[in-house]
Amino acid sequence: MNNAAIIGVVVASVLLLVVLGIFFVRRPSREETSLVADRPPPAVSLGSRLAKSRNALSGRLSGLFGGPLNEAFWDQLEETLIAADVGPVTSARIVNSVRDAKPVDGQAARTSLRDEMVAGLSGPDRALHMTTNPSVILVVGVNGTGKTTSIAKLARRLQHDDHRVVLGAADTFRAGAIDQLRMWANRLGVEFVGAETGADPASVAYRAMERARAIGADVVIVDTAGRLHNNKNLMEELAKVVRVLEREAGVIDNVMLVVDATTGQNGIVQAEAFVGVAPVNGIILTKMDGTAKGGVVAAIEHETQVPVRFIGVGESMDDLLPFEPAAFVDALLE
Ligand SMILES: Nc1nc2c(ncn2[C@@H]2O[C@H](COP(=O)(O)OP(=O)(O)OP(=O)(O)O)[C@@H](O)[C@H]2O)c(=O)[nH]1
Ligand SMILES: [Mg+2]
Repeated sequence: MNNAAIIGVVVASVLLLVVLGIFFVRRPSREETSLVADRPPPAVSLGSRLAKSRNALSGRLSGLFGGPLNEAFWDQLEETLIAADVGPVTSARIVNSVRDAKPVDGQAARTSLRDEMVAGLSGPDRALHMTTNPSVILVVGVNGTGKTTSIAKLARRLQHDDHRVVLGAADTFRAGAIDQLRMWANRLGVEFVGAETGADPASVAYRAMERARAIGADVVIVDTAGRLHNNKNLMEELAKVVRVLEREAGVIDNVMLVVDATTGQNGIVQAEAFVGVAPVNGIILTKMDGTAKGGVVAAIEHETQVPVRFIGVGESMDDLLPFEPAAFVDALLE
C-alpha cells in the first residue's frame, strides 16, 4: 500500500468514528424516549392563562384607579368585582375593607385591593391530604366539568412527586369514559383498573384499592360518572362508592369536587348539592383559561367553605396548578 492509500484509509476511519460518535451522542436516551411523565411539567404562565379574566378586570380597574376616590369610585369598584363573579357578599366586604384603609390615591387603593383580595383567599390549607396508604382521591362532579382530564393532570403531578398512582375508572355509566381514562393512564404510564360499561362502580373502586395494595402504590384516584345532583340513582351509586372506599381506606383523604369555572355562580349550586352526598373537602376549578369571571374562586370558597385546591388552566396534562391566592390575584391584577 502506498502512502496515499494509507492516508486515505486513516481519514476514512476517522470520519467513520466521528459519524458513529455523533450518532450515539445524539441518539435519544431511554429517558427521552420513554414516558411523557418522566419529564418535569413545564412552567405554565398563570398570567397568560388567566388573560380573559385579567383583561376584563384590569381593563375596568385601570380606568377607575386613574380617577378620584369619590362615592362613584367605590360603587364602580364593587360593580367591577361583581362583574368578575367575585359574588355580591365578598365584593362588598372587599370594598369596605379597602375603604376602611383610607387610601390616599388610586395607587394606594390598588395596593389595598390586592392585599384584601389575597387576605380574603388566605387561610384554608390547600395541600392534598395523605394520611392513609394507599391514600384515596375520589373525584366527583356534574357532566363535562373536567373530572377525567383533571385526574390525568393530578396523576401527572403526583407521579412527578414520586408517588405511585393507580387510576380507577368507576365511571361505568357513560360509554367511552373507561377508554378515555385508560388512554390517559397509558400515556402517563400509570396503573389502570377498568371495567365493562354498566359494571358496578363500587366494585371498580374496590378493585383499584386491591390493586394498589398488591403493587405497593400509595395513591388511588377514582373517576366517577358525571351526574346532576337531582339524579337520585346516580347519587345513591356515588354514596355506595364512598362507603366502599371509606371501608377500604378508613377515610377518603380527598374528595375533590370538579367545578367548571365558565358556569360561574351555577357552580356554587352544584357544589352545595354534592357536599351533601360525599364528604367533599376540596374543589378543582377547571377551565379558568376559558372564562373572564375568574373571581368566582372567591365566591365559591365563601359560599361552600370548601377550599379550591387546584385550578385547571388548559387542556394539556400540565395545565393543572395548585391554587395560590397571591399568585392568582397578582395574575388577575397584573
Ligand atoms: N380549556 C380547558 N378545557 C378543559 C379543562 N379541563 C377540562 N377541559 C376540557 O373539558 C372537556 C371535558 O373534560 P372531561 O375531563 O372529559 O370532563 P368529565 O367531567 O370527565 O366529563 P364526564 O365524564 O362526561 O362527566 C374536555 O374537552 C377537556 O379537554 C381546562 O382546565 N381548560
Ligand atoms: Mg369523565
